[in-house]
Amino acid sequence: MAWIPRWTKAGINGTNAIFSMVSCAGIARRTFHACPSLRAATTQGRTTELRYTETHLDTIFALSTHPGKAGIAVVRVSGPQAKLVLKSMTLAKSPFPKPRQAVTRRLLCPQSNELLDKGMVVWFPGPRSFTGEDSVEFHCHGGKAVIDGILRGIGNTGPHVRLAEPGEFSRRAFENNKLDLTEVEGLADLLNAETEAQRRLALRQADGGLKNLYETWRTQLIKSMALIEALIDFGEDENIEDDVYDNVVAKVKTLCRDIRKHTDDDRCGEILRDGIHVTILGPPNAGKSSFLNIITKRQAAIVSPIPGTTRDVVEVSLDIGGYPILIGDTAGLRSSQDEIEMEGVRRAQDRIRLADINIAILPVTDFMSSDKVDGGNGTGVDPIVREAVRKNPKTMVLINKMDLPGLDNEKTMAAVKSALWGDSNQSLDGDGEGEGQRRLWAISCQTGDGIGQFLHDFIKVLKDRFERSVSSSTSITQYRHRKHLENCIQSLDAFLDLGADDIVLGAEELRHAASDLGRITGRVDVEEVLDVVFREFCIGK
Ligand SMILES: Nc1nc2c(ncn2[C@@H]2O[C@H](COP(=O)(O)OP(=O)(O)O)[C@@H](O)[C@H]2O)c(=O)[nH]1
Ligand SMILES: [Mg+2]
Repeated sequence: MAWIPRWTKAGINGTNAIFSMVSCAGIARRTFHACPSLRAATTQGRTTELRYTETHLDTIFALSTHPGKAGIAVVRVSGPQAKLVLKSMTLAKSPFPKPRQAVTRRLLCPQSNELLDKGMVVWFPGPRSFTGEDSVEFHCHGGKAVIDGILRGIGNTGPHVRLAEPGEFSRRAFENNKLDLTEVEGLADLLNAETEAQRRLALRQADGGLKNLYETWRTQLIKSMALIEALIDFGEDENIEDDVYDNVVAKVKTLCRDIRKHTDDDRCGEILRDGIHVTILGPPNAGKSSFLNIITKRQAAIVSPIPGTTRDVVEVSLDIGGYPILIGDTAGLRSSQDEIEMEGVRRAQDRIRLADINIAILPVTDFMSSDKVDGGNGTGVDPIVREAVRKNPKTMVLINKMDLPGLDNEKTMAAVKSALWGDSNQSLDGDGEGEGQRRLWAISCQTGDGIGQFLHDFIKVLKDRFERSVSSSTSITQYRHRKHLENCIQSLDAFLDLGADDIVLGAEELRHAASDLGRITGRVDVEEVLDVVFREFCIGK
């Protein structure tokens, strides 16, 4: 299955744009297209930026399914008028539906009473709804005219009933404490997930995995802050025990260690969310483009016997074993006088440097002439290529064109090892040394031999590296989370460095740390420390 990288879809990847990315963002935007006349009426003077100037007195509605012809479409309504909308859109004499039970109804135009469609309605009284407000879902037939009629009908039910802005349903869910920011992000990722690994990762986050962890840490921190605030205010009071400060220090040290451990994850969650960047490298004419075509099962790159055909990076998105892969074919690495080719080589080197995984394709012909094989010094391998392979010891090396006649496989592979890695005799074949992971394969892009084995091993490499993140409920999936966690650690370190003499400054550092944790989930009200102070110390009793 082809996997489309998220930036081609959303065009938004920044941290501030979170609400533009959430579930309803695209949907609401598309709604405008599905109903042009409503667009004119309701979006005049507005931009698609986030502007929530209206109060929640407004009842909002939008098409929640993809626009276009479909068996069924769902239009969602949320806000104080939701009940009225439901009543206006259905026969007056029909009984009002029971909460959360789908019932069939004739859907009518509120003005003319004309029948628009026969469909289902579901009534979700707040707070037990997605947004926390009274909500209704209309399940109608997914034709353009039906959807337009229903949207127009809903829009005409009252002055405070309007089309939702991008992300507004999720925004309301957040503001009504139904979701925290990490859950909103998880939901957005779930809607964008194109591969199994991305789905699993997003689902856990949408389910509150990160929220629970960060809220637990923040609660611990707020308790420590409360104790420190109490020490500052009532240090002389006999009710404050002597070891309060030491206990806080011990707790902060533990928390610091836990957060460090949590961030020490090789960015696996973020890589999975954005796609695993794989780069194909090697000399010209090695079969790099042939390899890309064989694994993408299409002619993604031009294959030709003329060296230097591929000059720019050709990138294809793929689902391999459920993992999202962005694989890039690059220009052949060699020294050249051709300026355009050298620019291609520079781009290839940049891509190799930034890749999460590198795959080197080397033609067996580079190791074939007797002096090269017997000499074993890799004279057939261009130094630029050898450097690229050696620089990253995890590079997976594929020796291509093994279909050529007259090859002694064993001898050839021994020569390859010697030429690439000299006598260091690294673990290349999963023989138990080092990481025990195979790094050398013999393939032929012409016959397909060895490709299946390589893909099998490649999926194993992906599993070894990423499975922990996919199955963990607490993987960091965004740079935003990491930044706040790093800031939090910095503040906790600063608190520990300040010591007992600078307790007032120390308290400030704890406040910063809690605030950074709160920013990840969107709960930044550190004033709640006061509640804890009052509750735990019964001041003024
Ligand atoms: N005999 C043989 N030729 C191959 C194989 N793979 C690629 N070639 C040929 O090698 C030439 C260069 O292939 P290409 O994929 O364009 O190499 P690139 O420059 O590394 O991208 C073409 O003529 C291919 O047909 C292979 O496994 N065996
Ligand atoms: Mg090529």
